[in-house]
Amino acid sequence: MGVATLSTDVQRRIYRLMARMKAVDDRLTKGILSGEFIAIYFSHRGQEGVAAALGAALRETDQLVTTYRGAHDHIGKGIPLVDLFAEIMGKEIAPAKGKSGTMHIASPETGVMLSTGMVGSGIPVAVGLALAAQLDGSDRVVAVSFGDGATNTGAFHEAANMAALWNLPLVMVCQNNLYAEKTPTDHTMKIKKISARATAYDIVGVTVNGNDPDETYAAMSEAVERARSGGGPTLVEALTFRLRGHAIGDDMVYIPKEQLAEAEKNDPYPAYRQRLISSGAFSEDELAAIEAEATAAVNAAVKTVAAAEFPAVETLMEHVYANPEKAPA
Ligand SMILES: Cc1ncc(C[n+]2csc(CCOP(=O)(O)OP(=O)(O)O)c2C)c(N)n1
Ligand SMILES: [Mg+2]
Repeated sequence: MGVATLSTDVQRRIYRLMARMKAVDDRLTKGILSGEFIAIYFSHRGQEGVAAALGAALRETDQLVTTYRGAHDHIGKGIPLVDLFAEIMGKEIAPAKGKSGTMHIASPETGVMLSTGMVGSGIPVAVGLALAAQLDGSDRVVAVSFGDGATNTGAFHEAANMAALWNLPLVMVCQNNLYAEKTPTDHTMKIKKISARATAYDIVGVTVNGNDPDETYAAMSEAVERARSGGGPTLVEALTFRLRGHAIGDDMVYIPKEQLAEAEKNDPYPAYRQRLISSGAFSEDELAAIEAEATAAVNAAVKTVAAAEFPAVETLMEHVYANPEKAPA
């Protein structure tokens, strides 16, 4: 795709979201590495452009399904930061009472319907949500975000087939960060472009530079519009890179040094900032104010969450098993 020119309003929205995603990631990483929080966390650092473009292209009433590496997607969809931190830090003020951890975050009021740690398994659920939107006669669109590795699962293929057959209002977003845990994508598939998988289901498939938020936004908007107007699903492959390890604690020794150095040089966050400044439409002061606002929002959320209680021990089985009294001891 060519370089898209977006309105400054959309670019501002995208940068605000990216700043918030980066501030959340920085704070979680710092909190976990220092021992301040005890949590499992899968960093999205480097992939902010994809989630910000998706979030900016969706409406509040649209729905999202994502994965364990989903905090950036949640923020793009508008999850309150207190809900996000409270779930990750295991506090009872969270939507799932602090029992979801990082991997199963949901916030139905903001359209975050499901996050899942089972690779690929969110995609069929998103198909069900898109079918519900179609049966309701609503103009709601469902977006599902997943990794390159997830496209090797049967769940992806079954879901893509049904979504295509039923012409569902679904946007399938593959965040191709070139690795599935420690395995490079080209060790697990022969095709060069994951978007080629769309051909098997007769739906539109596109590959975009996910490190270019403007180009990605153009593709996401087109896919969202297609879904909303009855044109069916789209597979958008956004090429990006996971600048941190699979999870915190991963030393990344399996990533060639040159590849990592190149990716760090192309970090989409400072690159987008530079683009906005160079365009002349944004001043240094305006962007600094957006960053300060993001940091302040994160600090306020962490303060609230730190002061909140953990769920009481006797409630641990509640909302986990349908019949908590029959739960295994
Ligand atoms: C069904 C299933 N198989 C294996 C795993 C172990 N696992 C967790 S994350 C992961 C890698 C997935 O890679 P990708 O889909 O590219 O997403 P990324 O982590 O890069 O965002 C694997 C294999 C799992 N959680 N679920
Ligand atoms: Mg991956």
